[in-house]
Amino acid sequence: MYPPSRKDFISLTLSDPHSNAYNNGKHRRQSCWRKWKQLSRLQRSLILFLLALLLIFGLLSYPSIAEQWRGISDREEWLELNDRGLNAAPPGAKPELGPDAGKTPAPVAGPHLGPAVVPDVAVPDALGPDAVEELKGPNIPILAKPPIKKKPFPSKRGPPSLQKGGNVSDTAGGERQEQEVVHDEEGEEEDKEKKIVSWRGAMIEADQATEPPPSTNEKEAAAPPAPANPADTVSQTVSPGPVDRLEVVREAFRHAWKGYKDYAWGHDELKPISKTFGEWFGLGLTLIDSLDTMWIMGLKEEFAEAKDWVEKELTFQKNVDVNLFETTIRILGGLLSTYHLSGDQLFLDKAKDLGSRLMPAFKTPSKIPFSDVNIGKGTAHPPRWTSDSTLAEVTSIQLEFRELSHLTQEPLYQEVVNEVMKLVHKLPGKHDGLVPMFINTNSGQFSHKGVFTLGARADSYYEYLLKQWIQGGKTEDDLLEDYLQAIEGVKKHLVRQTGPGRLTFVGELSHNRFNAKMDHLVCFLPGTLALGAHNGLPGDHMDLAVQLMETCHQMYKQMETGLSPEIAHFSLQASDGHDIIVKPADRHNLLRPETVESLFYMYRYTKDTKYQDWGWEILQSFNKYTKVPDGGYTSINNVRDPVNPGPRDKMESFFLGETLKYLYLLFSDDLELLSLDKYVFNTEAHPLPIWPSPPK
Ligand code: DMJ
Repeated sequence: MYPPSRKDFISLTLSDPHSNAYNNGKHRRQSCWRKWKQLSRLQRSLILFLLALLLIFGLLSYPSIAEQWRGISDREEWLELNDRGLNAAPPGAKPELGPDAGKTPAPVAGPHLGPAVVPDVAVPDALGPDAVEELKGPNIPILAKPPIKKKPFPSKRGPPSLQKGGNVSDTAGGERQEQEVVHDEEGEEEDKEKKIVSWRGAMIEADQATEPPPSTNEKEAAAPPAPANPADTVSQTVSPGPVDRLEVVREAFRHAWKGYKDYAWGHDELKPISKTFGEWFGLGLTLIDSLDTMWIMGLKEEFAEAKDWVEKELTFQKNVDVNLFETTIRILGGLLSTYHLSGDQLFLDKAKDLGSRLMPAFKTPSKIPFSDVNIGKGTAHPPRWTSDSTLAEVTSIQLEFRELSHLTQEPLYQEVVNEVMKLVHKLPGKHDGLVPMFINTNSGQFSHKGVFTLGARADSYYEYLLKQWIQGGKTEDDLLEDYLQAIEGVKKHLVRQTGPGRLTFVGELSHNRFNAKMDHLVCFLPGTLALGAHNGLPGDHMDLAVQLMETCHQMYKQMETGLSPEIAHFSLQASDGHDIIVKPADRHNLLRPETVESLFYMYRYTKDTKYQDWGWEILQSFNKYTKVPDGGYTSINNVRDPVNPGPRDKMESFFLGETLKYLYLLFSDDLELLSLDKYVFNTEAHPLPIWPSPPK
């Protein structure tokens, strides 16, 4: 048999217009050409004339069709420009203070202290139940933008206060909520122009992250402000791919900054949903934590206005209790790194002032510092309920104090923190290099022995062992010894693989019982292991880093929002279908940096672009589920519920100080942009110089 012959000409099926008869499907087929030939000359000329007319008409009407299309894309662009326009308020223009202005700030324990268990707060439907069906989910592209009326969010509770007084903004929630409603109604007209998608009460700006945004002007404007070291800014010759991603992170930073500037200027943290601020120490925490990020991203205007605030408003002469660790890593670290990048003496002067005010914390019987210092009165004390300090807190302030000594030629700063490391080095109670989570400020001994974790309360002890060794030019052998021993302890006691998918994770040990639980905080470890391997430590550290990096990536990828929970549990049973289990109390995401931090190290050292891609996915998820339309990003309650992620109304300072900075560095292909051979990043992502090795 032969296959049916292929037709090499186009034929049209023409039915006889005069015949209504049903011919049993046998229509007469004629080729166009034959039909054409049957026409008279006049008929043919007429048809040709008509065709020509049609063509001319088509050509004439093209601009208006094009206009219609352009109209759509112009609107998109306008909306983006509108966003930028709002960002571009004149430098120094100081936004109105929120309702808590002038109140005495009360300190609260920081998020590093670990996963705060916060019950889910029901968020009322903004559009009613029908809206869910209509919108179906967060991935709906919003092209035509019906004016959606934005309803105010109720104020949410943040993490519970662990210190006296609680968070000022939490206790003033009711009053603030009423004021917000008024504020919102005033802004209603403006809101109509905004690009908002709302479902089940979650108001998220339509995803702009996938658009390639940079304009030539913006790129020019982004040129960094006369760097002290020109290598510490973005190379202008990066390939087109990464440039888009860099610009998207920059846009995310601007959006976060806009929220902070509009509603929380000069205060510690933005509460982006209630459009107000939270106070922790009353020291402009977010502003200072963000300084070097702005420098690195080349955000000149933003940097200038922030610097102006530091110059005119920032004072440490305040009767306020601050947490030694948090203040050191975020504020002291931020000021020191900004001094190094900008060369501006202002930041060093502020760092010196703060450093000297933190010193009373070290006046303890054991020389293990107290957790809290009153920087105005010069007094220090442990938390109310204990005389213990957290292990990570007393062993993760060294990079900053040591650097302060270097810069000021005042050895005392370095001496007090080195003393802590010496004491911990000699202390009994470790378990193959793993350390307990608490240390007593009176006795100088570990307390609550027998519990070992690389998560909350212990994490950065391990990180700073390695980083101090690198900072000091790899000469301090005790630090290296403690680090190597600790990693052996981790491998021996804490590393396991899941049953179903063989994911490697770091669990916890509690009185010899293994707990298959890992905080998101532990995701700093792949980066630290990679840093060590790059500095000559064993190659199997890098192997472990690669495996753990995969697990941290899966902690995002396997969640419905693409964002990691605060804590993951892992299944050791091969029969359970899932590798990762998330308990209801652990489903929140605080915009933490650890995974993107490690992705940055992994990409720098391997050049494997999959790490950039993983970071890109995370950034897009942040944009989809945590971006607040009027400015800022918010922590969320439930990473498993893309329909109602449950905004928690808090933007942590580390989102700007760390998360966005590491994403930016991850997407940059410029290895000289904060070279890891020249800088060591403190645990809040503030780069400090590696000291030159002493002559041998
Ligand atoms: C930051 O303050 C620091 O990275 C700290 O080491 C851990 N906690 C937060 C970020 O999660």
